[in-house]
Amino acid sequence: MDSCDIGVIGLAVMGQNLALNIERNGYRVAVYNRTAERTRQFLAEHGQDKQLVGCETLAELAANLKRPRRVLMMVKAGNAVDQVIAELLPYLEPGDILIDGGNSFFKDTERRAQEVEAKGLLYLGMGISGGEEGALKGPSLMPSGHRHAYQALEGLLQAIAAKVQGEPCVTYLGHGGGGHYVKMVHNGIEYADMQLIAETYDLLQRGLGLKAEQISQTFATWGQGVLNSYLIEITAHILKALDPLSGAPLVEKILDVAEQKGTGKWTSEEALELGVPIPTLQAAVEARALSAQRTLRLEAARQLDGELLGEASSPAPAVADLEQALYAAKICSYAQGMALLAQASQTYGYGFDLSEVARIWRGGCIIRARLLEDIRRAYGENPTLPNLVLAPFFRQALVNAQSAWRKTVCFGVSKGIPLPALSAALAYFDSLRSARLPANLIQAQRDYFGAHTYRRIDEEGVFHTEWQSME
Ligand code: 2AM
Repeated sequence: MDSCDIGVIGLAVMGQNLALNIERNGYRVAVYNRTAERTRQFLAEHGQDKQLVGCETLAELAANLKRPRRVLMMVKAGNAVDQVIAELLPYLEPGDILIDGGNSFFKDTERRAQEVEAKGLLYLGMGISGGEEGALKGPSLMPSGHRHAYQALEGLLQAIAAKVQGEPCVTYLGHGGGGHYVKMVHNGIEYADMQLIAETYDLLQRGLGLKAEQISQTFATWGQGVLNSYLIEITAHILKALDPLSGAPLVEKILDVAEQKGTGKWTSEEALELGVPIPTLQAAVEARALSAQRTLRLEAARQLDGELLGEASSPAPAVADLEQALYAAKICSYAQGMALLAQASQTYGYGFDLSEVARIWRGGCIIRARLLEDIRRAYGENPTLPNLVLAPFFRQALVNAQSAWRKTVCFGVSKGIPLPALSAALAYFDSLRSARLPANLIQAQRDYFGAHTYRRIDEEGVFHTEWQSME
């Protein structure tokens, strides 16, 4: 009894792999799953010679833990978390630490932290990225909540997290829901990264006529350069795989309907809520929604001549141009995610250190990429950087990539290849670099139909014009 360092509730794949990761690092782990059969199976498969203690009730779990208890919930986000907390609380005491490692919405985490802490317990919300493999071998961990709880867990979290140059991919991300907020934005960026890669694949395949194997090679080569990242690496692998049934590239047999679980949508909603422009991330969410309207697309392809336009009015970009375009758009998409975090940090008082956020995303997680080291350095050199595109390193990279990027987007437009994220990123970049936007006309229109007033460039004050009476 009371011999275990931590309890893990929820033994789906992520919970199982985290439990194994924690155990491998020298901790004794009590495990529990609502359906006890899963606990038994887990122990039968993995329990031999391991410091794992199976528990069939929450009372048993609580009894097996050292005081103060540390309990990691790995259950389905949503009501399940509230249910587990309610069922578990009677067995816990003040000072015990409860951690939610699921993909919870940050506002739920804020509420739960208050409820649990009102009872004298300590709460941590913790975003975890890295998929199944990351959970087992070393994920990126994004914890927030009670500082004492973080301090009590820091050693364990550092032990199980991914390491980059010896540094563990974990840092304290402020109170309440800060960690789940960072995870949410991580996923928004992940959506954008994936969409940008998919658009580039489309350009290489339909636009330049490359075969899957050649595209795989292209991505593999790019993976050695500025685009070095997990997502580029797996894309190269995916494009190489052959369908055992037909011998054709497997990717070409997959239905073109992208699904989503909601974290990308949350990021979009949050950005709208805070008024932070993240057009590339939004475009990625919407591109998935459009892909899901397959019946409509098939009908529209029939009625609107879905073939690519034959003669491109813009010259074809070189493969190297596409690499530059993808890199530039990726920089803009990370700039947008970071801008959202900066605003959230102010609005909610999370106190995010963006350099630290970039640091813990360098390993373990799905968006891990060489670029994050440059982002870490940029915010390290200037923590109040107004936007990532203004960091000298990225400013130069964007200037260098600019003409290849424009050429790429022009080519897609002229051939009729949709590039929602690549072009939204370019429009973001161009909007930022426009000293004067046509918003003056928007203001005039608002004043015309709604007397909303406007300000002038040459005089202080608020103005209204009776537009109808003007010649
Ligand atoms: P289960 O095996 O009993 O379904 C992912 O779904 C994980 O969350 C599973 O381990 C699942 O347990 C658990 N889970 C889902 N809803 C739950 C709930 N209301 N209470 C406890 N565990 C739950």
